[in-house]
Amino acid sequence: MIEVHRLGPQIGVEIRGVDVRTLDDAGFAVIYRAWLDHNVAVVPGQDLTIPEYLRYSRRFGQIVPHPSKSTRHPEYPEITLLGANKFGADGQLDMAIYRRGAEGWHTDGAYDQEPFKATQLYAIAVPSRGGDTLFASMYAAYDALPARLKERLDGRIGAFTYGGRRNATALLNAEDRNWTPVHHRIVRTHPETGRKGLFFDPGKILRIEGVEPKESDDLIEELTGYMIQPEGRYTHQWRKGDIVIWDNRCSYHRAAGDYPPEEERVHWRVSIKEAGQAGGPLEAAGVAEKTAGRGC
Ligand SMILES: O=C(O)CCC(=O)C(=O)O
Ligand SMILES: [Fe+2]
Repeated sequence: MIEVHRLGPQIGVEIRGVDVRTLDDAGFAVIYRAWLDHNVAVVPGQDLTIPEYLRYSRRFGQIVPHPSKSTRHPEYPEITLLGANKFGADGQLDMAIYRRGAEGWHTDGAYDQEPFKATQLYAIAVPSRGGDTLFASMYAAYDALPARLKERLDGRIGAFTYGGRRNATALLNAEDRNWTPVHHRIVRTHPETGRKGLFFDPGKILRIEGVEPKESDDLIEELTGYMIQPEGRYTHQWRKGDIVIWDNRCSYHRAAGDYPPEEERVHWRVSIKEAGQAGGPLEAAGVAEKTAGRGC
């Protein structure tokens, strides 16, 4: 019996009573609908091999390898390993791995012309304390904007790149660090729910087009202040065996980045695009893998 439980006032939902290995289409439709309605969906208690996890993940769309080649699983490039190999040969903690996703609130893949539809994580090892993932709704952020800002942003386009204004590209191989900016509307209508959200990522945006640089910087700062609305938040405390999927078209997230570094915190991560949209002209030209910022 599938049970659907809300987790936060506006986002977050948990689906219980499911084994994703044997889930039929009707069961999957319940999960997919709950995910669209609540931005972040948790499916606890799973015990999966990598092929089983990939098979389930593909039901949401097309899985694409992440541009950070050094953190890909050696046998399954579509799997990004989070938290693995965080100590170098010299015993030093690699902060880019340990604090991946913790530098600030962001949405994954805004550096791509077609940003990731979803990101999904499966918890392999969970620390005894800390290590949460924090989520917030882009719909709530948009709704909170004053009318003056909504009008100013109407039709405005932002330029985004992997490392943003700080050029933070530590997880990329040296040859993959040259990014061509891509453009997205700052107010985006979700293609499946039809709702408007504030599509924004302070770590990946370079500028807002069509305004003076100073005005663009001021606007970026002002928008950053609206991203996280208290009612639009959900914080996930991980249990081993949890699968969590979030919708990058309508949510922001960040890792807490605060667990005891000597403990294990490992996830298998997949980046999911709309089916049929993983390629495009850039990939055909062999340069699409250069598009990604800040490890997300
Ligand atoms: O490890 C986490 O909690 C989230 C990391 C992250 O930002 C991501 O996987 O996109
Ligand atoms: Fe992320």
